[in-house]
Amino acid sequence: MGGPACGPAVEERVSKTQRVANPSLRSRIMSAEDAASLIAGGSTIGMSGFTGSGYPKAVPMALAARIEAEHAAGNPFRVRVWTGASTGPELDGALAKADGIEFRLPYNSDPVAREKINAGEMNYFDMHLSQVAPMAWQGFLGPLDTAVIEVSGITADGALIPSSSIGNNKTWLDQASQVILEVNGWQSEALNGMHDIYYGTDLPPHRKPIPLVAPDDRIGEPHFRCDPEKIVAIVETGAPDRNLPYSQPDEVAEAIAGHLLDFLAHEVARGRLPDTLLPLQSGVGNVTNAVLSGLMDAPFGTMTAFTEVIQDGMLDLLEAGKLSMASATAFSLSPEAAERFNGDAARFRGKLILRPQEISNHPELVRRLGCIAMNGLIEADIYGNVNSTHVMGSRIQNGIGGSGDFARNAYVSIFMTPSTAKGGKISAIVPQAAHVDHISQDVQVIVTEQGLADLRGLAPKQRAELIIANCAHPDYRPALADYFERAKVSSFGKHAPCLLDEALSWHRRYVETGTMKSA
Ligand code: 0RQ
Repeated sequence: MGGPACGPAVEERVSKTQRVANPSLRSRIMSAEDAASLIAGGSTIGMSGFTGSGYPKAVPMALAARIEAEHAAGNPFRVRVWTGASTGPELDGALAKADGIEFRLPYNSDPVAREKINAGEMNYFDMHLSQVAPMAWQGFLGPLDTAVIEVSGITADGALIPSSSIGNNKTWLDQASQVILEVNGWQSEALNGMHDIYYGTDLPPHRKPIPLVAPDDRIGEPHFRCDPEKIVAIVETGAPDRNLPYSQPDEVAEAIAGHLLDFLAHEVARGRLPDTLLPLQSGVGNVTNAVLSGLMDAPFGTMTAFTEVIQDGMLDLLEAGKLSMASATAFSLSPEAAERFNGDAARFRGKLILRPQEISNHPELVRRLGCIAMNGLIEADIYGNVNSTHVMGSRIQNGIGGSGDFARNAYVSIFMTPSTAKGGKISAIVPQAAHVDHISQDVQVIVTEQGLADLRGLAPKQRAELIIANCAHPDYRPALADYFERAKVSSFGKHAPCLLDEALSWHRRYVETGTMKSA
């Protein structure tokens, strides 16, 4: 969210005396600089934050300033950062700019951090979002020194009222040796009660079924538990979450949405989906927002969402009564929608549930509920293997995020993309994906503005015919068809034909000449 950190309307909501209601914890209120001084160089920090919401805003900036000062004095100082998913410029941006992050997990969309990662200067572990907390509990990630967590308040008895994202906060609070809290007065007080923190996860062999059978089931508690002895600092803040502005869907996004909505209607007509559909999961971005807008006028009954993030389009559907409720781990709202939500958050009470990301994305739950997964992609190959993360096979864009959690376990797994990127110089449909995040078994439907390929039940060569005919851009379709025909003749094996010398030649051509088109 751009603009000044807090305008007058925001200041009004910053109630510094009431947000920390526990008297003994009030004694730990201090400045962000003092709190940041409690973090040791080389330590591991678990931060809150998921898709630009609920991330700490003051302590990371103070830490970045401290790191810059240490570097100027010739002292090495870097930290390891774990989060929920992407955060904001005050966290990933500031720390990356200060060259302060030695290691980062699990999902990043910050441009400065992306450059550092792609320059080979920052280690990045891109992992399935549902697996972060379990892996931390399993001890696979090493010890956690400090948790820095934004909350929207602290109750009189010391429970923590979560903020606009849950992410991995429960796990960071439980596992960290020390806890620093940011209490953000910008966040709506009506968030209190919208969260459902499940404390029933155990490690194998003691793991039990998660008792959630419908998207609106509440199985946990509204607040985080936190040992008060571990809380070493509390910083009061009032800055807004910074999400990207919403852009109106363009023609391409609308065409993709149109094909997808026709497909869903067709599935309802065939009796393969109920007329209320099944719980929706949708990624973020222009295309998914167009799909959500399209659902506003679609002839479906009252829908639900069991997803990762709540975008503008979901709020609109909730307000219109097209969606009865949405379960997620975070908001991902434009500045306008965030202000709209904060202005009247109580209206959404009972319709929104925010959960830990290990629950919002849990494979067991996604499979049980039968989610309809709708995610973006970087490129797909003619057999339907999907690359969601690495441009030309090596430059990371963001990360796999929750796409794998949902794609593998969904009732129907749909991937959407414009058929070309970078002004037509790149085809999103290629002979062979240069990196694979989602194997063809996890990719059931591919949609571009050209059309839709329903790949369910098809063998590789049948999939290739459909993807080339329905999804490829006309500028690239003849070259793909030509490659496929020759591969069918000369390939070593004829199950998923491939010309080994040529399969990645489109990527090589782009890297060498700036376009995938041959001269
Ligand atoms: O780059 O910004 O420099 O122009 O990728 O592409 O077309 O704006 O699409 O915002 O929907 O993102 C896969 C990245 C798509 C996203 C991806 C370039 C393109 C542009 C963005 P520029 P678009 P979107 C729930 C689900 C993985 C995580 C996920 C993603 C930029 O959907 O991160 O699904 N998915 N999570 O130019 C080169 C290509 C390209 C390409 C796109 N073939 N070659 N560049 N781009 N295709 C949410 C979470 O998990 C948190």
